[in-house]
Amino acid sequence: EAPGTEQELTDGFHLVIDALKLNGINTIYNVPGIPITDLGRMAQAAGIRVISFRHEQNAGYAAGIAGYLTKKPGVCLTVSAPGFLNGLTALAHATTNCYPMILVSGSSEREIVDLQQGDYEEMDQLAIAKPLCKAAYRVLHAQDIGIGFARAIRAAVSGRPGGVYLDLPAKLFGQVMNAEAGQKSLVKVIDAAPAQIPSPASVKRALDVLKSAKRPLIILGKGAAYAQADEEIKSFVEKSGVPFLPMSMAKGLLPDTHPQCAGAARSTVLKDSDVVMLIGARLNWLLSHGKGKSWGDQPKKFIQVDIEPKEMDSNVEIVAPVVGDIGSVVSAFNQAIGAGWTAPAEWTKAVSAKREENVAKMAPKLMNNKSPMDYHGALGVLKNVIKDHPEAILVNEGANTLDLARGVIDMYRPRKRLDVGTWGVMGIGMGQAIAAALETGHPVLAVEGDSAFGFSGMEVETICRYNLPICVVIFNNDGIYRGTDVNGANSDPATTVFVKGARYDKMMEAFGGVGVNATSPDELKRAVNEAMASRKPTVINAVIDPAAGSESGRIGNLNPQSVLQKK
Ligand code: OXT
Ligand code: ADP
Ligand code: MG
Repeated sequence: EAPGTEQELTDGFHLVIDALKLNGINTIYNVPGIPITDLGRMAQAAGIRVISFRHEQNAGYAAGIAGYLTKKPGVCLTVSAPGFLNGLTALAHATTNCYPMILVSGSSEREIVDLQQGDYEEMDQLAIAKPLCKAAYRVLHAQDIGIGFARAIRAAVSGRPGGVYLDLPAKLFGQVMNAEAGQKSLVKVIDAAPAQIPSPASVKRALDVLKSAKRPLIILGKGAAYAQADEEIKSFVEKSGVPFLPMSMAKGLLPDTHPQCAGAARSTVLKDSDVVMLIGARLNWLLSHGKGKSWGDQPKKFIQVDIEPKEMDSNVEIVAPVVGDIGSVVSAFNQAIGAGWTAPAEWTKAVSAKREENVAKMAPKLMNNKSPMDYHGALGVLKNVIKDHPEAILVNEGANTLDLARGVIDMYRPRKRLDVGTWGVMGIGMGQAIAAALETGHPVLAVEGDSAFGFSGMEVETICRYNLPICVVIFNNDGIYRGTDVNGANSDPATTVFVKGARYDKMMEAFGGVGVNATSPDELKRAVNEAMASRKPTVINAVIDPAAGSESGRIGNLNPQSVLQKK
């Protein structure tokens, strides 16, 4: 080339970074390595927050929950084959839970992979990802990076949100092109999740069915929390006077202490209601598929509000399906409901009475001051911590630790409870805690079974490295469900039991965080309050009676039973 005619060039690395920035994606959750190490470095240099984890699954869970909290796709970046597979569990989890997330993985030489000639980390990643996500794309040319990211972003957040896989072969990053043409090839996604307005007929039908009820119930799911239509939902619930039952992650959308909350009267409202309006909740296993013993034998009519038309009639007949986004639907409800109707007082009084009865029954257990602690004694303390810090985010996993914390700890604000979701998966803990702290700036209290914690425990180093305001309380009962099983056959420990008297708090000290061993509710209270005040990375080993738990917490009924040998 003649002097003076050199082109300004860009390359795949820079186009990826520019595409993310153009679309307001300013955080990447990743684990570095070939071929994406430099991408992470360059992204960091370009002002993107690049959070490096110790394992891709945790980075992936972080990205998924970031999507849930922000309505923007959370991005997880991994290396090829093994790193990709480690991230894939989280991608499938995001899809299952309707969280918008993009898994971006580097991949090996297409020509070698497709001929199966044994490349470094060879794997046909696109084919493997496809059945586990909403959409999967591969970009082969630098000039297509803009379109590739636009498609990924739109697929993740539009309609029912979910996971998207984006395959970026190593060769792509080094490809050069004219910088101006490169800039022009980028796409800023306009209106990525367009409002989906319900048909007026479906709105009228739903309200007619609701008003025909003697014993109506509204069930709020995590889709309702995700929609960020908090004021519209509150106003609809209050105008209608209908008792509401929050699913686990919808707790706090309206406060659990709200007079209409039926969380503490769950089995009563499921059994006795005659009309049930589902808002962003599926009739899956968590709601016994809308039928059977827990729903009683009275006839039931279901109204369902969901953005996904195929969700309707998935388990039982939906007499009033309302397809649309929750913000638009509930605002249409608010306009159409009028002032004349509220839920019958006889019903709302009966629900309140049941709820007060259950709350009163639980209250004395929460004062239990035993050492070692039982679940209620320890959770009574944590209930007050969240009451005093309603802005804090609660991350929760385990079996007994999960199920009992869900009932005991009241939530006061939307999207503050992040747990195991639709699959009941262990391992979300540290990834979700890290993303929650980073995305919101609020302190995080992670309440973890000792088994649950083990799935992501190495990320305490990540928490210390980024100095995040996360307090992890490990309910250490020496094992899965209980620490008391014995193996009658040989000297191996029983399958559900861990090293007894383990000190998880010492793990935190190894990385410069605060570790505390708490053997009584008083010690636990002091340690958690200290952590909330200092915002220092903290792990508290809460010593729980190994005999206190029950098999699988509240879902022991799902365990198949041997007819030959009863436990
Ligand atoms: O109305 P009734 O009378 O019925 O009473 C209800 C409410 O009205 C009442 N309530 C209240 N009373 C008073 N006051 C208040 N405030 C109040 N609030 C409610 O309480 C009852 C119960 O209410 P709830 O909870 O709302 O209702 P219920 O009936 O439980 O609801 C049903 C469900 C299904 C909706 C609910 O139970 C639910 O959401 N469950 C989710 C369960 C779940 O997902 N569990 C996790 C999976 S368990 C198992 O799979 C585990 N594994 C295997 C494994 C997994 N999961 N993942 C991977 C990757 N690998 C392996 C493992 C390894 S758990 C596990 C580890 C366990 O060990 P840990 O050490 O971690 O934990 P520990 O058990 O502590 O040792
Ligand atoms: P939960 O576990 O709390 O019961 P689910 O994950 O089963 O909740 O259900 C969430 C539902 O919310 C999904 O069916 C999903 O399609 C729906 N959803 C998610 N976002 C929206 C939205 N913005 N508008 C309408 N429905 C939504
Ligand atoms: Mg345990």
